[in-house]
Amino acid sequence: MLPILYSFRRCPYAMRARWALLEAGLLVKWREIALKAKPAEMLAVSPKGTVPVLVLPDGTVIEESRAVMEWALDQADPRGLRYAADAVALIEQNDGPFKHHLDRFKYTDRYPGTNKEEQRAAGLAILHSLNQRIAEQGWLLGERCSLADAALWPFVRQWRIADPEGFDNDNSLGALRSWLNRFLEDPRFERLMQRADPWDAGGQQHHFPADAVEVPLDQPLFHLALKADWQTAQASGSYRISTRGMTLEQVGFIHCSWQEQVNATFERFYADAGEVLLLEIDPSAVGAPLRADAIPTGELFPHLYGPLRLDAVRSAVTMPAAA
Ligand SMILES: N[C@@H](CCC(=O)N[C@@H](CS)C(=O)NCC(=O)O)C(=O)O
Repeated sequence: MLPILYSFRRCPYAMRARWALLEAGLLVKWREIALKAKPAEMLAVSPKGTVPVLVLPDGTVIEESRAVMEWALDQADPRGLRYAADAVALIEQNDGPFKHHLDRFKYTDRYPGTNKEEQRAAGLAILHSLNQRIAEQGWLLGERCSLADAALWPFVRQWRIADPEGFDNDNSLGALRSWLNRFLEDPRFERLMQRADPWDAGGQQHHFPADAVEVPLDQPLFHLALKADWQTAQASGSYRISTRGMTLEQVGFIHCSWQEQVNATFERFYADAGEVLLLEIDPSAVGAPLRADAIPTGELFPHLYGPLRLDAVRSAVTMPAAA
């Protein structure tokens, strides 16, 4: 049973929630809504009528975007987004004062008596403080992407949409612009912004992400590992290599194959790699989310969104003899 997500494509709160679902390797039943015609099924579980809303298989309703992010990252946080303890203050500044100024700058007509330039100045003051953090550290809270970065970028994107010329030509926002572009150019962005017609119970039922499927638990998975990496895993207790030369933390998941995909993967990436082992993995024992994601050709590959537990590996046999 998959959770149900009520979502709206352009809503920055729903975008941050979907980003966390992508990050954690989760698959949900996706119910895109129209804000002007919210489905009765959504209002029945969450009368406040805002998106995102996530309904878990046990009936638990999560109706705040931050709580959806936390829940998703509780399932898996393969890139370690929650390394920084001080994300909350930045998210509260964003959801409070920054969103206040953004709305009034963007939709001044809807707020009688509001001065657009004052709102711009107040919003820019916050953006400049974000810019300074990124210029100093690379990301908002350190050298890596954090929960705060993942929670804020959709709102900075909205500010840019409200004033593209101002945002793009402001010399004091250079670091923030390149930070925003990291998200917009990430392959996850396209998946995040997939389109669907508003949901109705009798119509087509989609998953989010729309290009992913569940991994069957009754078919073994395979992973090619350099012998040295496998030996390191024996010593440390878990295997954390995504693919040749890249770690789980760098990529966000561990690449796996189904049996019929192993030889092509070996030929393409590992044929000259020295001693390579073929790990056979029991998908029902991995203890972290699995999701089959499409590569650009459309072919689906199973991905493990967490470290590989050694006890989920049924065998490790030298390639190519194993093939
Ligand atoms: N605090 C909520 C805010 C969510 C929110 O305001 N979402 C907007 C869309 S961006 C919404 O659903 N508004 C209801 C409406 O416009 O009718 C959260 O973080 O999830």
